[in-house]
Amino acid sequence: MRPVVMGVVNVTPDSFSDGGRYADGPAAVAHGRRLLADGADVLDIGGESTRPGATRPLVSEELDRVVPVIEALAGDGATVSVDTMRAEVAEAALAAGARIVNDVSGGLADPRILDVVAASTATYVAMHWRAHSDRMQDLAVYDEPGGVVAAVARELAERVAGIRAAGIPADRIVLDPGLGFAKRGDHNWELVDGLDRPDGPAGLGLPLLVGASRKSFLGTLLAAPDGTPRPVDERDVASHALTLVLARKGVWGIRVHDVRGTRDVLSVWERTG
Ligand code: PMM
Repeated sequence: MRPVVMGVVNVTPDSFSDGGRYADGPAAVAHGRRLLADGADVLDIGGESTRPGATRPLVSEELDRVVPVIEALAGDGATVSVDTMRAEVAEAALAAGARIVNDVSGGLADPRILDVVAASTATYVAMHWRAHSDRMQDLAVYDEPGGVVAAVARELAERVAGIRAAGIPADRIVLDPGLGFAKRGDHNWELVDGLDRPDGPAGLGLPLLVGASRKSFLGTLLAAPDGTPRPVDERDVASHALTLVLARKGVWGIRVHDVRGTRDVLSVWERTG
């Protein structure tokens, strides 16, 4: 089975990956429709940038950004995910037609989000997270035995316990190792490599979603000889190569910007096994 392709629709003025291109509602809806035509299985709609150092929008701003876009795209029949850490936004998004809550904090930022999801039939994506973007890179320390791979799995296991205790059954939980979140460059590569280690995230036995698309560890990998990182909009080939690696590792889903290229890669993967 090929991985689910989740296409990113950032309704933010300050997202690192698409630089505010779809910050207004109609542009975001048009972008979402393009991603659907390109073959996205799910559209992930977010109104808060989580780039390192980002400051948080007001709840009202986040609601104003995402709710109309979700209504329009869910109204088209798309499977919509809301990328939020806030209970209030998750609740409004579910009422507007979202079927997945993608919480990059795994319930740590606003634990009431778990009650909102528990009271619905939505799928919950819990990402590995340690702190908000303004200070997450200070916490990118993984000194324990097993390194970042074992630490992420252990911290995700703690989240799963909390999520299940809140009443969300295991068959509605998807886990995400959180590439780029409280991780330095090498941590991301170690995580990709160790995803399917027995002591790694796959060892928890739940489906995995991975978001590697256009992230800065790829910019560093592809840096110019003078050290200048590869610009964000020139990282898609490397993102696609990672999609192939992740598909081989058996992930449930991948979160990407270039859906068309991703589907091309997966067509080749499916044809060759
Ligand atoms: N990355 C970003 C935002 N949301 N959600 C999940 N589940 N996993 C991720 O890796 C993830 C996410 C940041 O990337 P963006 O600015 O390209 O949206």
